Amino acid sequence: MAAQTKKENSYDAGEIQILEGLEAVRKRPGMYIGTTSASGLHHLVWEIVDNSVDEAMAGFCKKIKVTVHPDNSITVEDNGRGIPVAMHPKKRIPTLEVVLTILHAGGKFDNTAYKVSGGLHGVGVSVVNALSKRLIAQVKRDGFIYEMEFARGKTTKKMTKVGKTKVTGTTITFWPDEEIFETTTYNFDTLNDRLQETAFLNRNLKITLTDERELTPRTVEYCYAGGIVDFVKFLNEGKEILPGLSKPIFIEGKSDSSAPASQMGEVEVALQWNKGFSERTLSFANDIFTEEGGMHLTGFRNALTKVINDYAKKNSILKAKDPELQGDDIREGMTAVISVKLPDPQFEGQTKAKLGSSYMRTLTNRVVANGLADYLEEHPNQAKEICKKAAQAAKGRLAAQKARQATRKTPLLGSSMPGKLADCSVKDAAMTEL
Ligand code: 0RA
Repeated sequence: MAAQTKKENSYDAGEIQILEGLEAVRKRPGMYIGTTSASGLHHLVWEIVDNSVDEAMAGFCKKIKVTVHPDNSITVEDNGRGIPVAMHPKKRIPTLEVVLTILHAGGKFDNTAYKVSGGLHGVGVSVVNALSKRLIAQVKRDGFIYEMEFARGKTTKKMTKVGKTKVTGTTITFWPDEEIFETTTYNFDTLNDRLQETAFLNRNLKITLTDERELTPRTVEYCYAGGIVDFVKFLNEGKEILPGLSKPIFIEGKSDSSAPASQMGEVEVALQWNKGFSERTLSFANDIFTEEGGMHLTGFRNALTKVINDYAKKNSILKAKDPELQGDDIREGMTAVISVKLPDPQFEGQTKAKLGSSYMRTLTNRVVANGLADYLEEHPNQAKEICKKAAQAAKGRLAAQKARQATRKTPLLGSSMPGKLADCSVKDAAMTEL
């Protein structure tokens, strides 16, 4: 009792935050989940799923099951280790209760190397609890099934043993609070797209989504043995693939063991060219889509441009007098997925969707440069196809450029025709010349 009084009287910031944590989340939800619109509502699901994915990344979880119930409550079930249930030595309540009721206590206490935590991610399961009118947590661990229940972040049912089990895992069911959210209706496609993407990014992780809101419940299941290779194949579905490249190029590598802990990282890249002209490159850091790119993307692009040029020159596909192939030429028709994992990702940019950790540029560059050079040496036919396509693109680019310059020198065209139309017709003419 004396110790408690002392605690309450202290002005330790950490303690105050702990005491007021979940109230703060309910007062200013936007600070934790970005928005209280549909996007924030879906963020609750990502928050729980991300925790399950962390278990998968650590090698303890093989399956995640997401269910949307008829009342728009959500169940996320995984077969990971289960949130610890032992008495928390400092808080004197079960760790499960600590994880669900104390802000920022959601993170693993063990040192899982890579966590899904960036931008608005990784705020913790307690945030979901704070913003749910009701939440039931069930943990299978140490031979028993434990359950406890909450309402708007407050414990309503203490943890109890409700049965026995031989397996482990965590099941969270929550009811988003309509006092908080503008809408509490989940969108199947939003959940579906993101969960499929998560399955692509975590090889062999089985993810199922069931929607019970329809007369006949709809279930989809994703599990990709090929990981991002399957992702690239999926993105190129229905497109004509460059000869010999039906199997995407796959490159992986990591920082060497002598690297300091702060500069650890893993890189995976899959790429494939189709006969089209547009580029599609998706980059991710710790499973977070980096819409604005960043260091990993820059490292990838620089390596790609250099290695293809070197190969083309060395094999006389590009003659000494020919100008270098530009990055854009090489990336015409390319579909690529870049996935990097790092312990403490730094995100920047307008939407915090740009990877700022600069050592990932160097690492990605090195891994891709080595891996791609090896691939080209071992696959000369494919290498030739890729170089030929890039050379064709370069030729088209130069012809269009030349034609544009010629147009500008024609005084009549210059002033009387709308610029856009002039450029467009000339470019078309240049392209048909090829
Ligand atoms: C804290 C510590 C450990 C695991 C988890 C939390 C955990 C959280 C969630 C949320 C959904 N599924 C989850 N699975 C695990 C580490 C457990 C240990 O050391 O045994």
